[in-house]
Amino acid sequence: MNSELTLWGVGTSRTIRPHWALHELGLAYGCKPILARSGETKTPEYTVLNPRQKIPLLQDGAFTIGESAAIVAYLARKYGGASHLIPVDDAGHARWLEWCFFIVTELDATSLYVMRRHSTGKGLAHIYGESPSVVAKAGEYFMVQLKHVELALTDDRRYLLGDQFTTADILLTTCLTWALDYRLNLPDGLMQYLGRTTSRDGYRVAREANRQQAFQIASQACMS
Ligand SMILES: N[C@@H](CCC(=O)N[C@@H](CS)C(=O)NCC(=O)O)C(=O)O
Repeated sequence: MNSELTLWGVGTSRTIRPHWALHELGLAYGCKPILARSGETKTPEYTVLNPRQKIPLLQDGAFTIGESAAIVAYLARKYGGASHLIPVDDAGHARWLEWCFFIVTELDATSLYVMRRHSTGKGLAHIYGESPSVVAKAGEYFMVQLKHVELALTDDRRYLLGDQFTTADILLTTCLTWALDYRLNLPDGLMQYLGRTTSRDGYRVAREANRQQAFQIASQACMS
């Protein structure tokens, strides 16, 4: 086991991303299975590590990094070898960056997270205010933005950048599964894409690792 790597956080569409990258790269790691909205991100111990009080967070020895998209990119670059999870040629790398920014800004922050903030039930309307019209508009915006992804996949490419599975696919897949949770209807091409990405061993193992229950028995070892 690489005792240098510790990942903080389980249970959300953002926390599964680094679990997935770690498993794709075959890296052993320790996990602190803290949850969002539980008070666990606000403890003094955690706040020293991450003053932003957010999960996920990765510790790699003395180095600490937050933001799920940055964590998976860091892991891929440091541990992925020549081209694993990130394209290395200039144009491919630029295209990869373009997709990563598109996904975390347009699909995640501007659409799905807005829906979460203003939804009741499992959403955060009790904090940010209930707004069915904002939720509906954000859902519509998501579907419009998603057409760009659908178009990119119409040439039968296996993954977003072509044959190579990259961290952009990790980001996109987690947004698509999140959208399904909100009962947004995804086009067939994207459902097929989702079938390919979620049938990867890395995803299946990460999904289990991202469940808090998975750590309840193992947590003594994990949290020590
Ligand atoms: N853009 C950040 C978002 C991180 C974020 O907002 N995490 C939420 C959970 S998904 C969180 O930690 N919220 C603070 C809390 O719930 O205590 C990322 O992708 O890592």
